[in-house]
Amino acid sequence: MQKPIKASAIANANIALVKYWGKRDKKLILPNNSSVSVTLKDLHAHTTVDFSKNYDRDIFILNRREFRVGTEEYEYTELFLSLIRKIAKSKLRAKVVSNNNFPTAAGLASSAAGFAALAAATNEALGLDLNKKKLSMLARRGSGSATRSIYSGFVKWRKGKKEDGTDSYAKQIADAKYWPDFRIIVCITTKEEKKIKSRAGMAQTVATCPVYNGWLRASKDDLKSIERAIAKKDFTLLGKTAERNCLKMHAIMMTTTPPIFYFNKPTIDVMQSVLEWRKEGIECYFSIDASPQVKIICLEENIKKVKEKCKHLKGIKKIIITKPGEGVRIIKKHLF
Ligand code: 2P0
Repeated sequence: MQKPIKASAIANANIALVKYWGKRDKKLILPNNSSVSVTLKDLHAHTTVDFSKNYDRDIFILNRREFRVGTEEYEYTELFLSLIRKIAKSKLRAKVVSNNNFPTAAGLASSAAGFAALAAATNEALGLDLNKKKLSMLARRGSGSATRSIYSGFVKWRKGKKEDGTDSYAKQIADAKYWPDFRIIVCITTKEEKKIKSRAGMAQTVATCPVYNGWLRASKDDLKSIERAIAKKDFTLLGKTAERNCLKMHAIMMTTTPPIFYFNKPTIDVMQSVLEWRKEGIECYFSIDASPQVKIICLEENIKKVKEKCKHLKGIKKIIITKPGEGVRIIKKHLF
């Protein structure tokens, strides 16, 4: 029996302040626009990978459920492992076990955390010695948003221009300690898996949305505003820009054929409430990804008030209060 080549990593989820929606290259996962995110402290994926002659095919277990050949989850993981094998000139098959400490596929960036952790774990297991820039490009091949989860704090994913994708990677803007009173309240409105996967949804938007070019133009301006807001720690500019960027993304989703609606009734309730709370003087903003969950962004000084307000909204099943968190890291604890 060959000695197993095993490694484990933890990577955190992230929430985009300027969002990624649409690809210029589907195979290489190259985006049409650059994006900026915050890596989240308390939402993570823990992944263990083991390459061994003992496996005659790849095995993928996520949250104690084994995915079979032919499922989307299995195929994406297998594709990623094949890419790694090519880089490492290895023929060994692998077993991958991953656990999220938050609802999977409910739109809380589980693929971002999962593929960032898998990239780091495979890099370690096969001794590839990739630096963080290369690791972010590798994670990108698993899932676009995973590119950003390699780094802590505030992160930019440059869209790049080259056809081979070698200039499309993440860069840290500021680390997790940079803005100590920055908070994100994750409001979970459903634990059900989302109906439309991001990958299919964004391809449909690019193919059919008549105002997609407007989104691309607007996202360039939003990117500048967000970068300025982070540099100056201008919370109002950051919140307004992130909220509007989120609404623009949902506008292009809704004007896709067939329309893509990720909101449920509580989503809309939370959005309208946040607007009301701002009128009452509580500065907070919302952001929503490809799911019905709402993230409320505020500063520590308003956390108690927002938390209290959230308690009175019936549609919120659970809240997680978090802040900017750490980048991907290798850990000794294996899951099997
Ligand atoms: C983002 N989302 O910037 C945007 C906002 C969802 C809405 O990145 O096809 O799972 O694997 O690259 O990364 C979700 O898309 O899609 C996403 P793929 P991914 O966070």
